[in-house]
Amino acid sequence: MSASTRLLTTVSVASVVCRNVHVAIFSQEVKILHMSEVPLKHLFIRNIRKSTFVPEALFSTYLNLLESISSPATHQEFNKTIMEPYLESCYVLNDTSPIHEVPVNIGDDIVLSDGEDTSRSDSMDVDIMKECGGSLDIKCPMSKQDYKALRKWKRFGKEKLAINSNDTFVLRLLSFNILAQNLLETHSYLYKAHDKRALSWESRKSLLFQEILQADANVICLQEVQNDHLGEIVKPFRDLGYAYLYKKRTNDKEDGLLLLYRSDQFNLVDHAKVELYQSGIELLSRDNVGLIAKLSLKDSPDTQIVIATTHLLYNPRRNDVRLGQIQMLFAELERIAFIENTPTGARYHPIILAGDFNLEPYTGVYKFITEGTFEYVGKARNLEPAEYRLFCRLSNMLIPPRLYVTDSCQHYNILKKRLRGEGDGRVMLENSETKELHDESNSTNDPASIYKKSEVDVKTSKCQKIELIDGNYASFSSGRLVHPFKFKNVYQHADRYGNPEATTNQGKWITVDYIFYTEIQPFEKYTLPTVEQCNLFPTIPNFTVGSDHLCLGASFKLQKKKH
Ligand code: KL2
Repeated sequence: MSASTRLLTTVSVASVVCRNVHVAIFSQEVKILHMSEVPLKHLFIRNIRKSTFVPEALFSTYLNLLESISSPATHQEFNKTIMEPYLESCYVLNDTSPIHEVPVNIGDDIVLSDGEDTSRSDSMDVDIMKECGGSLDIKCPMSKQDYKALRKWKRFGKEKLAINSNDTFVLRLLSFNILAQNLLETHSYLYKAHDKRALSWESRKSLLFQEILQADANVICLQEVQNDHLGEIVKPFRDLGYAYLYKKRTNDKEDGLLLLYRSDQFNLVDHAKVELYQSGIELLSRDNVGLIAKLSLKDSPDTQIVIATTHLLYNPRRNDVRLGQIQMLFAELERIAFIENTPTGARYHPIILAGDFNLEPYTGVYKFITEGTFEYVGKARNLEPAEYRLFCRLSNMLIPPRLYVTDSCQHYNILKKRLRGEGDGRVMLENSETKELHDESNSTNDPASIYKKSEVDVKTSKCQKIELIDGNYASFSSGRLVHPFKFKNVYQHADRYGNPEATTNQGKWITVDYIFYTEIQPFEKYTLPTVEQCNLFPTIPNFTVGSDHLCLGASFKLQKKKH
C-alpha cells in the first residue's frame, strides 16, 4: 500500500476507514483506496455519489474499472496493480485540476476539434509517462491523453519519407464498427458495468465523430450504422464533401454498412450491395451483408481501386458460416475488381477489404483470406480439426451449386462468359434490393431453370468439376476453397515483442477487425493498443472511446496510371 500511504501523507484533508472500505477525502475529491467486500461497494458508491462535491468522472472511472474485474478474489490484486497507480496518477502531480476528465458534454453539437484538453500542458503528459515507467507499457488506467498516445498514425516500412505526390495518390482509409444503438440496447446485459451516460447515443456519437473526423480519411468504412441514424450520421460528412453508399443488413436487422468517400477526389465507377442471406440455405441464413465500391481518381480516371467492407456473423462457433459468407463476398469482389485475363492469370484492380469479420487471427477463415486456400471438408464447424463426433464434420459441400459460385469464389456464369464468350454472365445470387431480376428468373420456381442446358448439376451435393475451356475448370463442392487475391494485413496483431493487439472486447480483448489489401502498398497505420494496454481502459464504450470496437486506419500509396 505504498502508493496510498504516500497519497494520504502528501494530500491531507481527511481519511475515512469504514469497515472494509478505505477512503481518502481531499479538498474536492474522494478516493477509494481499498475495498475488500464487493457487495459493499455498490451501496458505498451509491451513497457517496449523492455527495455533490465529488467529481462524477472519478466515480465513473472507478466503477468501470471495478466492474471490469471478474471476482472478489482478484479485487485486492486489482487495487494494488490498477487502482492505486490510477489514483496516484490523478493526484501525485499536486495539480488542483483532476487529470481524468469529466464526461463529454452531451449535446447535439458535433465537436470538430481534436478534443485536446488545452488546460493541460504538454509537460504533464511527459510527467505521466514518467510515473508510468517512462514507456507506454503503463500500469495505470487510461485517460483520454493516454489513449491518444497509443493511437498514433505511424509510418512503417521503407516509406518513412515524404511521398512523391505527382504520380502517387495517398489514400487514407478508416474502418470502424460504431456499435448500433439498437444492438447496444438489445444486448444491454453486456454493458451493465458501464457508466450509463457513456452509453447514450448522444455521448457516443460525439466521440465517434471526433475520432473519425480527426483521422481525415478519404474513404471511411463503418459497420453497425443504424438505419434510422443514417441521416444524422451522414450529414456532417456530406457537409465536408463525402458521398456514400449504405447497405442495411437484410430482413429485420436495423443496422448496416456505410461506405463514405471524398466525392471531390473519387468517382464511383461500380458498386455492389451484397446480401449474404440466401433463402433456403442454412449456411447462408444470416442477415449479414457486404458493400463493394469501385472508385476511380477524379484527376486520373484510369486509376481505379476497389474498396469493400463487411460485418460477418457474430456466433463465435460458426466459422463455417463465415467461410461461406466470405466465399459469397469474394465472388462479388472478383466480379467488380476484374480487369482482364492474361496468359499468367487474371488481373485485378487494387483492393482494400476492411471491416468486422468476427474472427480471430490465424483461425480457419483468416487463413483462407490471407493464404488463398482452405480445406474445410472433415473439419468441425469452427473449422478446427474434428477429432471426435464424426457426425459434426463438414461435408464436401459448403454452399450449394445452385448459387453458381465456384470453389474458387467466382461466379460460374461470369467465368464462362469471360472464357467462352457464352451466356449473359448473370449472377445467380438473391438480392432483396434487385428483386425484379429474380422475379423473372423465378418464374418457373427454379432459379436455375434457365441454365438447365448448362453443365452444372444444381441438385447434387457431389463434387463437380466442369471444363470451361481447355485446361480451365470450375469446381463445386470439392471440400476446398481457393480465391484469386493475395491479401495481406495492415496490422500484425501483435507489437514488436509479440504482445497481442486487440480491436474489441468480447469478455476479453481480442482482434476481430481487419484491413486486408492487395495490389496496393500501405505505408502508415493508426496504431492499435495491446491487450495489456486495453485492460487498463475503463470498459468501452467509455468517455473516450465511443464504441465497443477500436477503429482501424491505414494510408496507402495508390500509383496513378499513366495514359
Ligand atoms: O461482436 V460485434 O457484436 O462484431 O461488435 O457483431 C455482433 C455482436 C452484432 C451484430 O450481430 O451484435 C452483437 N452476444 C453478444 N453480442 C452479440 C450477440 C450475442 N449473442 N449477438 C449479436 N451480438
